[in-house]
Amino acid sequence: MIEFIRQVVLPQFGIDAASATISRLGNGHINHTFLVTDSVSKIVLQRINTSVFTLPDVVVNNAAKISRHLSSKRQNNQYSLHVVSPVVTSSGALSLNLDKQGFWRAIDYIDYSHTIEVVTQAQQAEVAAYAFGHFAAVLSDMPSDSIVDVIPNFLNLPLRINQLTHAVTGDPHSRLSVCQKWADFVLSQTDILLMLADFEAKLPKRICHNDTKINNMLFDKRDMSSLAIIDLDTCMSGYLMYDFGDMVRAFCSPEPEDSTALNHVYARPEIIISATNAYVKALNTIITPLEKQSLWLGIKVMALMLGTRFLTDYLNGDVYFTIVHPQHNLDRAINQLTIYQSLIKQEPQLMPLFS
Ligand code: GN1
Ligand code: MG
Repeated sequence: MIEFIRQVVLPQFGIDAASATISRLGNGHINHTFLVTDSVSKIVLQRINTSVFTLPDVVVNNAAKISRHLSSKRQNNQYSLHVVSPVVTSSGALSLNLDKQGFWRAIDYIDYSHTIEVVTQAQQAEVAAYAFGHFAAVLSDMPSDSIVDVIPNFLNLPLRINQLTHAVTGDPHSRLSVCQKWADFVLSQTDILLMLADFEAKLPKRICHNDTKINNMLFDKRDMSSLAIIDLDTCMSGYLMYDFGDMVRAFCSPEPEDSTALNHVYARPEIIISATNAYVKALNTIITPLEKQSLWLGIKVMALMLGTRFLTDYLNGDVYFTIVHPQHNLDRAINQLTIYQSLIKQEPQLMPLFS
């Protein structure tokens, strides 16, 4: 793919292909991402996975709208983070559609950036949670219908559970016997659906990021302050509790998302407390009392939902998330469901934080 990028894609983005270096970037499960450096610039180049993002034009248009909004806020000193903006093609387009050879887009690379895969100190959780909260706060005056739903029902737990039920019933790759216990566990979690429906009926819809894991926040490698929020591809209308919940489920474990060291996979209360305080502080004037109350539910929902999605993909033969080995989605599912169980165990101590 690297040679194809050099010969066909880079010239379209005005990059000097002969002198450019191209390397893989990040750990995304969906798109292919590269860092491209030539003598004058550094950009992030992505081949969008069009099986997942079936309307890639919508993805790049949404992301451009979000970055324009953030940039104008930054100009008015209302947004303190850097903005990842689109890098257009030589003809001024937001993307390069080569049909079977890919849908390509480029974005700014931010210098001095550093990502982490696991939160090791409460201070990191605090910095990142404040940044994600600030991002949500600054988007709060953008009407939630001003961007298009790129993946309708993306964060719909009842739908995700139905998809699991379907995979369990069909068991198309005869993998159920390996994970029956976990599938039964997910399908027994019916109370949370009732609670969720009750909250959703009353909560305001806002533009959310929808993928607030720790590696979507760039730290400044010089002092580990926050630099930018990246990966605007799943920005859609949603509920604050989802962004908060996805963030906390990703920050709270001392192990990576696919770790099988289950003795060490749990929700660290001190990280949850730091992340919560920072997120609520950043949204201070915006978050409603009911939204604040919903945040605890959001953490549980997002851990359960991601565990369910990984398990469903395992049963379906790994058609959605990129995997590195055959058990990968199962390992990820068990990891997330273990975090969910740890959250439930600590509910009596942690839930009062959100009242
Ligand atoms: C996927 O590709 P990446 O890493 O940005 C997924 C998210 C999951 C995440 C789990 C479009 O995001 O929903 O939370 O993996 N994105 C999509 O690591 O499904
Ligand atoms: Mg993403």
